[in-house]
Amino acid sequence: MKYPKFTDGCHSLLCKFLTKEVFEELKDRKTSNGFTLSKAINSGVVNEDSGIGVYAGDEESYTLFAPLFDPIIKEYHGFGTDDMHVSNFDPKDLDISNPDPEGKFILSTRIRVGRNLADFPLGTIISKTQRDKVESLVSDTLKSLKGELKGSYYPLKGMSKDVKEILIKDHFLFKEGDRFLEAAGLNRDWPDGRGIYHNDDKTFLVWINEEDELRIISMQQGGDIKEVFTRLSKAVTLIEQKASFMKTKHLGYITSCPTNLGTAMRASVHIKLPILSRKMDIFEEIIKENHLQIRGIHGEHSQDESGIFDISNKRRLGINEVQCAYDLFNGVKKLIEKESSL
Ligand code: ADP
Ligand code: IOM
Repeated sequence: MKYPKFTDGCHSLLCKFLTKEVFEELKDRKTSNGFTLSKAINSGVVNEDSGIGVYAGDEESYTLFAPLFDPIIKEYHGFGTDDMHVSNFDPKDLDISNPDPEGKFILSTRIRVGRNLADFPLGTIISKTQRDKVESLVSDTLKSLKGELKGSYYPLKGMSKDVKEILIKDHFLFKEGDRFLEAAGLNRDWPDGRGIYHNDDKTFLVWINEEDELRIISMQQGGDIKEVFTRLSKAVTLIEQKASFMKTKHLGYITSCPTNLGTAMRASVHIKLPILSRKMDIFEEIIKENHLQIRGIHGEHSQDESGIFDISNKRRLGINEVQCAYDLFNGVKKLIEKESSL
């Protein structure tokens, strides 16, 4: 394997931190599950427009390839090698009201966490047999949920094209053929082992075997962040009573992408900001100051549409779940104040 050549236009954290020295130090290492540097960096090498460009294959990847992962984690989350991650998913500590009570700006709110089972490698190198096993273990666990969380599991295999397209368009299901995930090894054996669980109202959903083995999601129309957080907290607590997730004291929940370590939480709103979106310098300053990130409304790497954006917390490690939700709440309040004043 040769040191990859990045063009001048590449701004990923991979090309920033994969120096020749780091490459030489890591190029022949292999985790006990067989994960290598070449697998870790392939997505960012193939896709120079990656934000990060690096994926892990298992918990050990984060220590074995630390000379590459640690600076990326520091830059993305502001989290150092001596820091410890502490969780707090208690909705009682989230003392907020709806930032948009009249529903003038926020279309919908969604909060998700990523999880991976402790006894399996991550999706980048999981075998087909292991992936199918994860699917059956998780879907069986979800069958025990009751009340508002009660729902059904819909495997991707055999799902009609029409149903799939509607679920994707309505923001409930992950998209197909993502080139970043493809190059990371995360789309192997598609669509086997993948699927979606949801309740009747589609306010509680679980994606199985996408970028992480589980993406546990709470979402609804409007801006009631606390209600969405409370539903998610309840669901995660119940699922965690039955499933053992990959987790360390230092990094919290282990995820395939380093941006999701720790809480693995992305709390987002779809929000209309037609005036601010024409003043990108002010918009971006508020985003930066409030530790937020902007995505388009069809998920990561998509564009905004008619002044509607996906705004979410950027930091996920070294702050707890309640703080992630506060990052979103405080930032969204500022954005709404600014949009109204312009
Ligand atoms: P993830 O949240 O897992 O990082 P994406 O950014 O790809 O993944 O988003 C997944 C899907 O969730 C996309 O269809 C996206 O439009 C949808 N989504 C994200 N935030 C919201 C929101 N606040 N309201 C409605 N849909 C959302
Ligand atoms: N989480 C992951 N999909 N993403 C950060 C990819 C990238 O742009 O590097």
